[in-house]
Amino acid sequence: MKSALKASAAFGALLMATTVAGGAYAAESLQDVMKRRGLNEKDMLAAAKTYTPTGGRDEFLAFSSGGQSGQVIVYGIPSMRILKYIGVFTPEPWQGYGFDDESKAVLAQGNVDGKQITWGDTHHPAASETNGESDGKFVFINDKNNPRIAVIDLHDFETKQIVVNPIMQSEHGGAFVTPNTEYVIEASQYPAPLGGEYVPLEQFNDKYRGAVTYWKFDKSKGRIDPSQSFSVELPPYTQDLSDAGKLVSDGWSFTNSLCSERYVGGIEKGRPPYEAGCSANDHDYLHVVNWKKAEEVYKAGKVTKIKDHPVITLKTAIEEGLLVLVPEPKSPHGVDVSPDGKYIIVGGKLDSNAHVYSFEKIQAAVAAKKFAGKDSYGVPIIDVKDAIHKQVPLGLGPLHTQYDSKPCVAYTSLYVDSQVAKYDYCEGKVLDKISVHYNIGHLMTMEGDTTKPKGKYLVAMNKLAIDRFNPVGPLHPQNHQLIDISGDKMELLYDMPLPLGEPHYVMAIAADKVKPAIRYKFGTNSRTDQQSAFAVRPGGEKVVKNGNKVEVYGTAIRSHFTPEIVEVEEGDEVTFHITNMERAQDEVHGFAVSGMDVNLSLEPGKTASASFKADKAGVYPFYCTEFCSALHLEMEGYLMVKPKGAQQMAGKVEEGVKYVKADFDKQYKSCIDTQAVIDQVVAYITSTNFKDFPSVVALVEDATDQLNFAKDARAKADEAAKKEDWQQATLWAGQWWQYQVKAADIGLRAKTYLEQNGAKPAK
Ligand code: RUQ
Ligand code: CUA
Repeated sequence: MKSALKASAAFGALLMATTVAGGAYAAESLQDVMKRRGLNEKDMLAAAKTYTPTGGRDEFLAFSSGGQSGQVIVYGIPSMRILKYIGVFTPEPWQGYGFDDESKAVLAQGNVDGKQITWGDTHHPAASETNGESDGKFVFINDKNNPRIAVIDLHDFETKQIVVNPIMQSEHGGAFVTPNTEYVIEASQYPAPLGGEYVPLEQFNDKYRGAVTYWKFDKSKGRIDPSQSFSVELPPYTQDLSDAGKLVSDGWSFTNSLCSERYVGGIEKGRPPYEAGCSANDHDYLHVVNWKKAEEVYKAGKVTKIKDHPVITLKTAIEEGLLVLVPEPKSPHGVDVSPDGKYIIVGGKLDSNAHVYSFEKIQAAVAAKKFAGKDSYGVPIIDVKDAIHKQVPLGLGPLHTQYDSKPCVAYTSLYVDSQVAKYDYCEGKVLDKISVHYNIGHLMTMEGDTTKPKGKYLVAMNKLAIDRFNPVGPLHPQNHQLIDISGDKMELLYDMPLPLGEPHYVMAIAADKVKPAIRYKFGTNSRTDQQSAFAVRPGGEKVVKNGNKVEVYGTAIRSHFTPEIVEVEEGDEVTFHITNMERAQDEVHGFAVSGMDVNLSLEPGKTASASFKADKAGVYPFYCTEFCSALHLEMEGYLMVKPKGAQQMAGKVEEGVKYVKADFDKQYKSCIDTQAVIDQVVAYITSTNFKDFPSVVALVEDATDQLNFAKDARAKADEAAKKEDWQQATLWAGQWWQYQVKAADIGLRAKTYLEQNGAKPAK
């Protein structure tokens, strides 16, 4: 018992020492701290609005694009604490993403024409919706550079699928979902010949095109179904952001554009640059697409196949009346549909107004075929005055718009002015402005692009941080500023540096809608959500050799892998399939092999595989890369790569320590004493209403697991002792004790929890 409790006694002593030492200083009062840190009352109020005490939870989960990192960043609001980076288009070793066979297969779906792409330029995350509201199930995100869309499942926050746009060369208007996640919208950016073949720039007007793709999402499978997806061809106007209509405008989608001049640059030939040629006209075009009609046209087969992908040509789109254009302010950027679906707000970077369009007016003009003319491709154009509801003068550089829970209230980012403008878009009245630091791009309110925005907070995503943080070299972090929008005046609460690429859009979901799992079903391939063919139960571990292929079917549990020593031959193709047998919350193991570019992240229940070629003879330690337990450093083994034709490992290992009966007896006694401690803890727990505490129930399950393993180890120790094999008997008794310590550790955690959370005697 002494040895079992040695460690906790030491912790106790340490704690005492700290308390005593702390006593030497007088405790500071709130006033003292304010004075010392130069904080005023406004700061204190802001702090109180964001500070989240230990164990506290956030009200909203924000999903941020990771910009050039090709990832998604998850953080909590209002605490602004980063919770996760989700590997999406870019390998991420901690999660094993791009380092295990399962996730390599997901990344490989994103190969472009067979070429492996190991990054992405993520811009716009979108939450899956049911009836126009966030449902907390899936997140979609685009890659602007290599036109792709990825699907993340919020069951485990892992990337499940990447689809490559078959006809675009770049994109920007993704990912935006329709109100029941029927489709994920992706619009192109820089025009190119659809399908990607070579056409000289001299034929830009004739042969270069834009497009908008409607990716069919299968909610029950949680995957995009490319075989049910289609595109609409668009003129080469450099399409930009998109949004889906909702409620009254459901069935329609909106995509703006920024170079309707169709300018072709060429500084090297003495031509003015793109920036001059693309900003010459006073307006660009908002593309209004009737996607429900487009879906019918696609289903009727009125499509052209480009690279096997069905495309509704411009000609067909015009004939079917499913595409119209509306002039919009110079060099627009964001297009955002209001929660009731009645208005569409566009910000023109080079115009100081927010343009509020009326869907009702647009629809009336379409129905009456009241057009001001056609563009050079024959697409009908609605006159601005037949579509506009209000122009609201906001300031310089309006970009993106988000909505409040209060009716008619919107927020638009002003890039040039470095401000957020709050206004009434029904009446066209500015209500408030707040300065941000600096040069805001997107902004976001809680569920602010759904039919039911939640108000409360706004996050300003600023492109430049300049002087806001401690300098860390010429590349600065990005600055996300949290703003309280619950009152009439906007109040700045918090600056959060984001140091992982330039996040563009972020969206937030009420945290209580997101219900991720704690563990996987035993032996799950998390990337397919199916049972892995390579999962084995404890006792079923094996090594299968087939020619020069060696497959290891192993398991991991605190604190060992089975098997521990694996012998292969130089040149063998080796695969480790490892299943984490843990059921306990947060008991993750890693698996890394020296020099093989392998790291697995094995969450409880997961099976993951690592394949590599053992091309050089040598000794390669492998180990667990997560500090999972007191004996984590001992969670190790060896991959022995023998030179070709070398003998099997011969003879017995020379023992480092030889054990005798006295060693066995001593170890045995420790085990019996430890069992007494465990019995006490168990007696306490079962005397309470522990079943009313789900996290304690989980701990009890885990402890029971450990005690069952302990029983097996004890049986082995007893058997060896009967044969008077004191070496084996002592070591197995030691293993028995290891399982007991784990069980005791978990039991004590449960006991503390019960004591601190007001457990009552069991009825
Ligand atoms: S972007 S700052 Cu959405 Cu790619 Cu506007
Ligand atoms: Cu398992 Cu460390």
